Amino acid sequence: MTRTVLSYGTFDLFHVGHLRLIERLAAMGDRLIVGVSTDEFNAGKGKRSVVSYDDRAAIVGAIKGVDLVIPERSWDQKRADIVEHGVDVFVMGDDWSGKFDDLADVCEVTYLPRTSGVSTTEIKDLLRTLDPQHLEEMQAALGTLTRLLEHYRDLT
Ligand code: C2G
Repeated sequence: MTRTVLSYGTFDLFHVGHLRLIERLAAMGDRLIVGVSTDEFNAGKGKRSVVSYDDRAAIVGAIKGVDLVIPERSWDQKRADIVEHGVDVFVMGDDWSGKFDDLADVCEVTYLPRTSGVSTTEIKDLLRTLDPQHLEEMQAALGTLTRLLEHYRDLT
């Protein structure tokens, strides 16, 4: 009896947190389906991904253990996907803990611990600090702070 696992995500700037989750998903069953958020759906989440849907889907689809990638176009397609694909267990990282328990009448629902220390947001912030213009701003601010400290030191 094939045990089918389903999960969803944006998977932008694919990183080891995404990989660790997908590896654990693959180990939970015989078939793994991953829904990747389309660019349009992301816009609805208030997220603009750096990497296009086609490329995000290609990366996820290339990972050992992922058997099928489907587009995630809306919040409420999960139930239909579960029924259509005969999903046995629906899994998300625990930042979503409890959010999808309503699906427990059609399949098991499980949340796995996130991988700490890495996220798409942190990667974007890190890249921003490498931006030359941002570096100039930081150096100017540092100069101002240094002058202020010297000024106050002269006063004491
Ligand atoms: N994740 C993780 N560890 C991280 C970052 C992400 O385990 N350091 C997990 C998340 O918990 C999620 C999956 O990787 O289960 C994909 O994360 P995102 O790409 O951030 O997806 P998200 O924006 O949460 O979209 O309908 C559900 C949404 O599509 C989920």
